[in-house]
Amino acid sequence: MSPPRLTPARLDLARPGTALPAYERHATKIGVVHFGPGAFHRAHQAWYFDEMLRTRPDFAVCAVSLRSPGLREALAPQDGLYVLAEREADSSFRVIGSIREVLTATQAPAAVFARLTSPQVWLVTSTVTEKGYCLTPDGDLDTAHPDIAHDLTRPEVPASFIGWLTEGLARRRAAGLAPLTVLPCDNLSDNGGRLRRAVLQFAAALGEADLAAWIAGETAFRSTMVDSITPATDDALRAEVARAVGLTDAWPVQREGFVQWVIEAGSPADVLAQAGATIAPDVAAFERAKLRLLNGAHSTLAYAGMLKGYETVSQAMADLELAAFVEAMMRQDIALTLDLEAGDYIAGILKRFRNPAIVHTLSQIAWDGSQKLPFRILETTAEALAAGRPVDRLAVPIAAWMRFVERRAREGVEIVDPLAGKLSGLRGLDAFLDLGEVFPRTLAADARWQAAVRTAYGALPA
Ligand code: CS2
Repeated sequence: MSPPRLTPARLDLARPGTALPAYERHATKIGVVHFGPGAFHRAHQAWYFDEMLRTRPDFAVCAVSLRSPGLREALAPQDGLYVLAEREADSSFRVIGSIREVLTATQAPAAVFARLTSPQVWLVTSTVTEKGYCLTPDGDLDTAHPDIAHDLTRPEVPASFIGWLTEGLARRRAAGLAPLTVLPCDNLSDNGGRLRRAVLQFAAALGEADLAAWIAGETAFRSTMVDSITPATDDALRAEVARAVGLTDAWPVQREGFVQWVIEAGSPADVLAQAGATIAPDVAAFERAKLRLLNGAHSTLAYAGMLKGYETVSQAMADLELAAFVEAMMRQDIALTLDLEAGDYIAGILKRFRNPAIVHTLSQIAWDGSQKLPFRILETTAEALAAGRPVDRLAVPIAAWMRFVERRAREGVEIVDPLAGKLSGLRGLDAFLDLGEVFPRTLAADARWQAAVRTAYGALPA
């Protein structure tokens, strides 16, 4: 029989050793609106906010899912409470209380706007993934994107994160409210700058030049680098939480012990330093190192590892040949594009990948390759080419992605990617190289890169 459901009234029943919210939850105020409350948000930013609530009441969160009602259905009966499992040699369990409200935007648009125009709300954060920014490869807002096209004709019922944020800011301005701070938490280089540009271009495309000028002048978009390995929730985690905490949680989350948030300085969010965030004048170097080394290596392990039949990161790392390849790529190719001594950082990442307590599936990382690879591998590749260095190793994850996509299409297995429709019809290397949505023209036309990808592709199993 499963134990009783996790609710505020039942926190007393939690087994000793479970960490509980260390503040009066009813005295907190919703000061944060978060878009995209997936596992990563709940394991990362919501944990930082939970820390902040010990001393500041205005860090409680309204979590907005754009479409999927799943999280609201899971957490509403728990009044937003859920368990975070930290996985190291010994697992530890903590009930997170920072999410006070979960909304599904399509079901409750008025409630989302009410939060966005609340005088108490001062911070907006996002984990909407790379594709949620709706950008062209050149970094402009993709006005042909179906959600953006929709939002430009009906801005009062937005579908995209960009549409929600812009309309929310427009209503704040109309109400004479204080501006917001916006902290994007997605794995894109210059995420603050990119988001700002997308919102300004959206306002301009609406014909709202005054709004664009107000947003440009008043709203603090700050880049952030986020890091913590967060495997998806499965039934094993639910069962373990029920056993260890003694309460049933419909949607617990898990992560490794390591957690890092680097936030560009100069906004009211600087106070997050109190919870352990790093506040830095320039986040670009942190973002670049993390995206290229950790995420670049992750995607390499995902595609090359799945072609070899592995299912998890730690399994792929136990393959000596693959682990040595990834390490060489990090040390001899990627590190050369960074302005820092990356030796210890690389060693730390490889150790995290080997964490036996973390079961991180390669298929989870393989999602959305067309969106991830440009930031993770292609920027590094372009810099290596410009510096006249070889790109043979850097071509391997790209060729492995192509082989992986082809294999999935052949076997009729779903490809999770916004370009899935197009990708599943591609046959052969040249068809992939023509993908303007993924490969910038100058790169695709570079004979050295083409030759390297061709060699790597030829060496990989079909
Ligand atoms: C992973 C990331 O799923 C993926 O693509 O590479 O989610 C990774 O685990 C995080 O960025 C770590 O901070």
